[in-house]
Amino acid sequence: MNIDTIKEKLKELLDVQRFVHSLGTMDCAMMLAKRFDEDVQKAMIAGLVHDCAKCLKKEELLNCAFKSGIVIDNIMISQPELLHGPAGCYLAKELFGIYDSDILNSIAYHTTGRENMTKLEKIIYVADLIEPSRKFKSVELIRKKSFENLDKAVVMAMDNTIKYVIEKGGLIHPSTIFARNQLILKESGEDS
Ligand code: DGI
Ligand code: FE
Ligand code: FE
Repeated sequence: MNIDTIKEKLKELLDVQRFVHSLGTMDCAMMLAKRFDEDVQKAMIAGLVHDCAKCLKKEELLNCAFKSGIVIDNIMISQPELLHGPAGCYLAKELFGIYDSDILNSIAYHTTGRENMTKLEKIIYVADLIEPSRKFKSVELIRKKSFENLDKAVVMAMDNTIKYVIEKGGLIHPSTIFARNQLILKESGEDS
């Protein structure tokens, strides 16, 4: 399926604000892919589709998440905002005919991140947070960092999300902690 056909279908699934966010994420993913020598087409598709399950009803969300093949743990079930990544991974296959595993994983893990993220997974994680309609306080800092150092930008994006979730009294998914620790250890290793 080409990008224009995906856009048309996606528009039916999302509200206007979420569709605009998806287009913004696609553009940022494209720019980051060019900057860090990733496949531009893959990055655009993953960025465009990453939130395709965002507007599903709770029941459907759970159903799709369970069918995704991604392990759905108790934390994800108790924090339903964590289910649209796995559910989106399932819909990407079913509705958009996407079978590239790197694209599918980038969609599945775009909310929590995980250990051993691929370059594409990092690009989608960051693009999601820096796209033009994002307005939170430290967004400019992360935008700037994202074109300098992708790993550092992922850590900054995770810091931002972790703080936000703590403010709201939510549970932090352990995958985010594992991913963040790994990236910070890697950075300090590179410095020494
Ligand atoms: O779908 P988006 O709004 O574009 O962004 P997202 O998929 O990165 O995050 C969706 C929501 O999930 C957002 O409100 C932040 C929240 N979130 C991210 N990580 C965690 C989390 N919520 C909980 N409870 N735990 C997390 O680890
Ligand atoms: Fe999302
Ligand atoms: Fe998003």
